Formats: sequence, C-alpha cells, structure tokens
Amino acid sequence: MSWIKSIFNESNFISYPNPGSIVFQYGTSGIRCKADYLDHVMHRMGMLVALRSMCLKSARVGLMITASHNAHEDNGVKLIDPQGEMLESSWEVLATELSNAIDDQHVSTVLTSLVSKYNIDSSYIPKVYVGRDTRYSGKKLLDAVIVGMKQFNSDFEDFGVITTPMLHFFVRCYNTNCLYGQPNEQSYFNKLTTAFKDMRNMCTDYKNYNTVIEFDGANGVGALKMKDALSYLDNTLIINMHNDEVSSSEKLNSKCGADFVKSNQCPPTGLSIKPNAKYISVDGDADRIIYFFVDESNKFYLLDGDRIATLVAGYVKEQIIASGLDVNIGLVQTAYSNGNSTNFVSNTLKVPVACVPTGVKHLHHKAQDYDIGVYFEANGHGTLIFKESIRNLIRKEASKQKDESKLIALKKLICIMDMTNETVGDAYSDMLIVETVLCERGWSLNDWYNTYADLPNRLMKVTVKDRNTFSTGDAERICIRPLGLQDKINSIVANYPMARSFVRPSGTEDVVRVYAEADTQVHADKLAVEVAAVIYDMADGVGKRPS
Ligand code: NG1
Ligand code: ZN
Repeated sequence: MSWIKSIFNESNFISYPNPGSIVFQYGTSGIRCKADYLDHVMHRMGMLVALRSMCLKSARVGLMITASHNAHEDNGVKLIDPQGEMLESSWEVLATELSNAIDDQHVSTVLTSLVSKYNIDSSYIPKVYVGRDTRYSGKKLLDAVIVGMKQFNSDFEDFGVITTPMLHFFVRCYNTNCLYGQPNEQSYFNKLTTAFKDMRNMCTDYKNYNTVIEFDGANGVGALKMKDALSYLDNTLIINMHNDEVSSSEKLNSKCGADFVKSNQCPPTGLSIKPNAKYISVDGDADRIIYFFVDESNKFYLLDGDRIATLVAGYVKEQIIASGLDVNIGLVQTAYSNGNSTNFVSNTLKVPVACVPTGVKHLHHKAQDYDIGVYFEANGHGTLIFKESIRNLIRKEASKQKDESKLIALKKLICIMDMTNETVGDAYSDMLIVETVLCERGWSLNDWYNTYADLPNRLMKVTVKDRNTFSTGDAERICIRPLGLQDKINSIVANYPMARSFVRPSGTEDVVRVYAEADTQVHADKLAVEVAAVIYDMADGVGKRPS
C-alpha cells in the first residue's frame, strides 16, 4: 500500500465530506465562494500544501485564508510558493481536482498519483506558514486546514490575522535564510518603514506634498495592520483611520475599500469627504491600494493602479539614468489598463509596456523579463521587482561611487528596493512608495492626476448560464468563444470615437466582465451596456437584461 493510502486508512483520519453542491475552481487568485461550502476544500488544501512543501524538499510554503475584496459571507484559500510567489500553475490544476473530488477514496487516488508523478519522498517534513484575514469564518476554516496539514505531520506556524502580502513576505524570508528579513511582523514593518524614513530624510522641499492621509481600511485587516504600522512611522505620515471596524464582520468591504471605490468610481461610505484631502482605500486583505480625492465642486478623481505604475516607473527610470547604470525597466499591464495610461507609458515615459492576462501571477511572471519590472493591475494590485543581479549591482555601485549625484540616485534606488515587498502587491509597501515619489516630486494628488487624462471607462458584470463557455485570446483582448461575439463587439465599438471593449469570464465571481472605454463617459457607459446586452442574448443571460 502507498504511504498516502495508509494515511487515509489510519484510525484517526478525519473525514471532511464534499457536499457536492458546488464546482470549485482554483482561479485568478485561489478558490473562493460562500464560506459555508469550504470545509472540505480547506482540509484538502491543508494536505496539498503539505505535499507541495515535501515536493520542494521541505522548502517553506504558505497558505492564506482570505476572499480579498469579496463580501463577508465568502471566504477562500490560496497557496504561496517558496519565494513568496503564487502557486505554480500545474498545482492549481491539482487544487481544482482535489476540491471537486467526490469522496476520500477519490482524494487519496489524486494524491497518490501526485506523489508518484513528482516522486515525493515521505521522509521530507512539510513546512508551512498559514494566515487569515478578519473574516468570521476564518478560524473554523483554519481548523480544517490544520487537520489536513497534521495528517502529513507538518511543521506549521499560524500567524493568525495578517495581510496577504505579509504572509508572502514571511515565506520568502524563511527560504532566503532571513536575507530578505525575519518572518515576523516587527521585521516586516521595520524593513519597509526604515527605508521609507531614510528616503524621507533626503527630501528637503515638500512643495505641494501633504503628509496627511485619510485611510479607508475596508473594515478589514488592512485597518488593523495600519494601526500597528503607526508606531513605526513616527509621524512621518499622519494617518487618520476610517472604516476600521474589524469586529463587525459584515462591514468588511461593504460600500468601502479599494474594489468598491474603483468599481463604482465614487468615494466609500463611512467617512466624511473634504475637498482636496488625500484619501487611500485598501481591499479586504490589503494587497490592493488606490488613491482618490474630490475637488471643491465635489468632483471625484481616482488614482488607480495604472496611475501608481506610471508614477513609480517614471521615477525609478529617472533614478536609473541619474545613477549612470545600464539597467532596463519595463512595465506590465492587463487589458483593464486605461488606454491613455498605456500611451503615456510608451510615448512620454518611453518605458516598454507589455500586456498579459488578468491575475498577478501573469504580471509577476512577465515583469521578470526586465532588470526592474513594474506591474500593476488597474484595480491597484501590483509591485515592482528587481533581478537579483541588479539588486547586487546597485548596492555594489553605491559602496564605491564617488560622484555625489550618482551616489544619491543609487541610495534612493536602495531605499525604494527596501521599502518594496517584491513578492506580491502590498497596500502598505505601495503606499510608502507612492508617498515617497509624491514627496520627492513635491506633488499634491491633483499634480499627480494632471500627468495625463484617463479615457472615460466603465466596468460591468453580466450573469450567464455558464461562464465557462467563454474563452479569450491575445491577453484577453479578443473573445474567441462564443463564436461570433467578437464580430458583434467590433461593430458596436466602431460606432464610438476612441473606443475599446473586451469581455472575459471572471476567475473569482460567477459572472462575465465587460470593459468599455471611449471619448466620453456617456459613450463608455452606452458601449458597456450594448456589449453586455449582446452577451446576455448570445450566452443565456440570467436575471435582468442589461439596459
Ligand atoms: P476576476 O474576477 O478574474 O476579474 C479579479 C480582478 C483581478 C484580480 C483578481 C484577484 C478585475 C477586473 N479583476 O479577478 O484583477 O485582482 O480579482 O483578486 O479587477
Ligand atoms: Zn486582495
């Protein structure tokens, strides 16, 4: 009998039956659905994460329990690979298969074939870090994960309630022998915030820059951890907390947080809006961040992931030039990036820009093609990454550079590297980077906003009978199935100036998403509705026809 099968035959094996009512998919960012359906999924992910570690010869891996920006009733799980990156895609398929397996017999068959395919040696001790967001359901789901991990005698550490990016950071710390930092909250805040304060000390003239931030914590873990961060920041930033009620679970992401603000293009509830004040919203697990402000006439201005990417790429490029180093930089976006941001990056910043399918794993992967890769989804999820050799080069040059201006640029690049969480998008780290560049430039949010004009756009959702009948190509910019849909989209788009529209099935919700942009907001809205109506008609729309 295989060693996997014997685990299932032990008298103390605890069974978590699959109620069979839902088909699960390890999608854009792990598995997500109503928390009530996830017990058996969590148990199986506990076993899978253990095997992932064993397969990597006891490298430390991670498991995060979160449903990010989803409603509070949902929960989810995602696995983290040893350098803090997303789980390798071939294992995503296994996660999907395991979650849908009908019974223990089926689970044991999937795991047995996994063990033989990867030749996993039972002598390796699995090492896992686990964490969860503030969702009420998290603790119970964690218990199921623990049962699964224990069945494989895992050495695991539970970090309790933390942000997703903190867990990614901790995993990388462990596997770099702590070269990246220590795997604990204190080291995380110390590393990032010290670099931020060092850089702040180099900034002599703030001009229009304002240190006061109104912080919308989405009533989630982002609010909790921002409170912890305050003692490290030493008043370099004045952060006024809003939407920080983590004890009332149902308030999580409810009419607040980065996803609400980005999708609805309006301020969150739960805070008063003052003209020209600086607002930040993060999402439910604090891996996304967006900025916004309103002017005296109450007009709303959004500074999203596209804006952050252009701000950061432009600044880093300037420092590379000033340092005299021969280092390339590239920017990675998705089809959701505003057309004018893409034009600005190519034509004004003169930084190469690539487009990849939705999901940070695709962006992260593409960003590795550059010496310094900046990647952001328009919704505010992103970071920048440095090649190991470039990181070393920058530090080496700084240690021997005699030219004062080159040395300053190198020191600034080192600070930016050290305040970046390179493993994944991180609202705290991204905030520090944005605040640094704004301070260096002496900019208000209005100055930042005026760097280019976004094309008006609209994002819509259409519910259809089966979103899996949709498939896309060319980094999701073309719809391949249903057949004939793309031709219809093309003919609708042709009626509007400067227009673009594309559709794709969501990986996190049971909907098809429609994106539209055009010369005016009225046109973008009309275009989105027309495309949504065509989808509804061609793909068995559910509920009310878009109008
Ligand atoms: P889906 O549901 O696949 O569109 C959404 C976001 C992604 C990504 C994931 C994970 C949009 C349009 N889509 O994916 O960018 O962030 O959630 O959180 O924002
Ligand atoms: Zn998130």
